[in-house]
Amino acid sequence: MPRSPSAPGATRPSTAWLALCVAALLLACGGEDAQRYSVRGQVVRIADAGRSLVVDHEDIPGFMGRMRMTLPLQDAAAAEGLEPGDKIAFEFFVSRGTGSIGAIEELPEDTPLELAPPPR
Ligand SMILES: [Cu+2]
Repeated sequence: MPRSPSAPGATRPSTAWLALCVAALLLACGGEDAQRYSVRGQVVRIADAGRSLVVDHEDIPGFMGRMRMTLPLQDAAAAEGLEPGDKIAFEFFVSRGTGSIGAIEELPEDTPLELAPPPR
């Protein structure tokens, strides 16, 4: 512990380095290396002129339960040819509290899914 305002030099640098490390960790978690989940669900509709998808998705263990949500598409082309009712598997990216959909793969029509009951 510094005893006078003029002698904090010994502690300041390490504090700064600690802050840098924490910042680096935060970047690693929420930046380029966003969390990615593989999720299955069903298309409710395409929204925002093709830029978002409304989906009923299954449970995402450790993250969120089954629900209906609107998610922006990272690439609008990923939803081309999709129609309401289509069953899909998709990459769900979460970065800084915002979700988005990456690649989408259509599932066979008879794929059993565990979805939340539709909202009234
Ligand atoms: Cu959700």
